Amino acid sequence: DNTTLSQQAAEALTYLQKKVPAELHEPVVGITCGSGLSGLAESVLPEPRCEIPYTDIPHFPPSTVHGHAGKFLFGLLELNKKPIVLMVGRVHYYEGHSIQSITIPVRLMKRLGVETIIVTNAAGSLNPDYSVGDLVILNDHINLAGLAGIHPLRGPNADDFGTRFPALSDAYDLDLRRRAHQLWKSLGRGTKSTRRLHEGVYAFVGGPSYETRAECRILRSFGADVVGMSTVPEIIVARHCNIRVFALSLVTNNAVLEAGPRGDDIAIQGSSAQDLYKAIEKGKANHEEVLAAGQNAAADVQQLVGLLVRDILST
Ligand code: CYT
Repeated sequence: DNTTLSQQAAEALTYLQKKVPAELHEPVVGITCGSGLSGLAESVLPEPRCEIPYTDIPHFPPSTVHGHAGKFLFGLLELNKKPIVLMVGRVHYYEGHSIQSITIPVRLMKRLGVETIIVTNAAGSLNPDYSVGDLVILNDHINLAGLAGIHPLRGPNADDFGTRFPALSDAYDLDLRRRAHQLWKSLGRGTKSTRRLHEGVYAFVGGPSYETRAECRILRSFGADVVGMSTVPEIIVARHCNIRVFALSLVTNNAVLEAGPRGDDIAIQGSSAQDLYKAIEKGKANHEEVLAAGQNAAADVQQLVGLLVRDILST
């Protein structure tokens, strides 16, 4: 594709403006639904709605992974009937698209008028204090692929979106994080369920294989609390064009960090070996488990995100 990112976003916008009814135009909040979290679509009134599959939008990479639907949903937030746009299913880097093309949806959201995005994902926990089903508000990230040059802003700078060298030290909006903590408290979740809300650092890995134990130990020692295969490229492109960001991870599995002494599994014998193998078996990540955790948490995530969006739209 020889066209610039700006041209691509413009053509995608023209297409959407033809398809989406006027009453749903100009959403100021965009939401990306992570694996198993498509239920966020229920925050939108059944009518009027407009769904556009990514495959119909010019310059969009098609979504392929099992469990990811792949469409834009335009609708009115049930809580206050204001227009929002959702990405139900996202496109991942591991599907084989370029890191630049998977973030075109964010550029399109900017052109639609989106000022704040809420990005959700399913992530593995590296923090021993987190349990499956817990929620983690991201306050920072480690862009492993990006540090090595696989970066969504690589290439000629799209000056009409933002500057060449954007700062990311304040990528995760402090005010939105505060509000989310307050809303969570007001929901009284601490007493009704064991699900907890944390704040932590997300490490972005390319995937599609889950991380090895040694890789998990590296990520943990780097200061990451959760690990996943999405979100960071979107957030970087959003910050480049000055979209405010709130990101939420659902812990779908505890990544396994265990190893024998100095990483030598075979050197340990007897009951410690048994314990090690049990821990490894128990912690083995799989896609079904990731989707199931999403389903169980969906109602809580929906409620928290719905309230946060209402808050944003009323201030
Ligand atoms: N889990 C997950 N790694 C994991 O362990 N959902 C993504 C990446």
